[in-house]
Amino acid sequence: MRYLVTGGAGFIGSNTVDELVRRGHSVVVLDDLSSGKEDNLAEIRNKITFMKGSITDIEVVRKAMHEAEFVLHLAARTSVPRSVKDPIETNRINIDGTLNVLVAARDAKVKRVVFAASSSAYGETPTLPKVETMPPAPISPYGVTKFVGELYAQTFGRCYGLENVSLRYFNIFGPRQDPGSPYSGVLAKFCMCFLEETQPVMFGDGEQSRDFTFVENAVQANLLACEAPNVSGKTFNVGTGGRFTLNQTVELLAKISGKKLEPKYEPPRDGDIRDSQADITQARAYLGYDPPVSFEEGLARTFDWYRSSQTKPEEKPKE
Ligand code: UD2
Repeated sequence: MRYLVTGGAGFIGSNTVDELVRRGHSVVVLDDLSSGKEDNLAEIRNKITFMKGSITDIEVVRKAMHEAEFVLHLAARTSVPRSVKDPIETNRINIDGTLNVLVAARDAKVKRVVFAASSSAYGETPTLPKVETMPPAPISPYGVTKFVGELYAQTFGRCYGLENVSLRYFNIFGPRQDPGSPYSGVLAKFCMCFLEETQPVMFGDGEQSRDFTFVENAVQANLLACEAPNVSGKTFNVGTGGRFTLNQTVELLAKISGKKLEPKYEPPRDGDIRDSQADITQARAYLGYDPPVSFEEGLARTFDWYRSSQTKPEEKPKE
């Protein structure tokens, strides 16, 4: 099968591309390298077609779409606080860019588009866990753009018969998540704090909770969403079904690393949700999704990955 992965040089994208290649599929990656890195594709670079370009340019998207059967649309401007700071840029990439991908997919007659949606669509609805039937109520520009992407995908199903599935990712973390930006995911940052022995900063009291989901689980969901029958037009939660507070993640990292660090508490961030936890019943039933990696195991593997990628090959101790 031939896949186009937008954002395929990024964190979730490159992990997905690895698995597609492992399964023998033909893969085109479209990525503007604004947050993705060609390095993420180093091991499989000669097995894929890489195109540097942005989803905001429809002609580039059309070219990348040539002969694609499935499109995994993962390219996005992530981060809630970045969207609060610059909503126009987040809108341009996440909404205009998604519309370009859908138009090009319609015209190229692809079999299905899988859209990377977000748990941020649920917003501050108090009920936990979040079920797909709850009315979305995003509280950040980022959450709005991700929800609009779902609506556009569904509308393309209705108006043009384009098959589509939206996956609401719940705080995906793991190897290759960039720890170095102010907008990086919290666990990438916390892992680096424990490696470098710097103080983790908590925005708020650290009692906010997330259904932190290891990236291998998201990769499994991505592939199933392309293949599963009778799911077009549906949205699925992709999480683990549990939740951990930030304070708990720091306790776990202390155990994993053998170091104790006192967090620094700062005021909460604008647009932040308090608690988030997925009900994954629908994804299990329709996609056969069964998250293979628990939070604790995923965190230990992630910490190991940052530790080993921090040590450059020439610095690595001799065996
Ligand atoms: C949102 C989505 C997530 C994904 C992501 C993409 C929710 C519930 N989740 O993640 O599914 O789409 O956006 O960017 O909307 N924090 C600290 N210290 C730090 C960094 C973060 O305390 O150094 C806090 C932050 O204030 C928040 C929590 O950690 O309460 C998680 O933040 P994040 O940026 O990792 O992810 P989040 O939940 O905004």
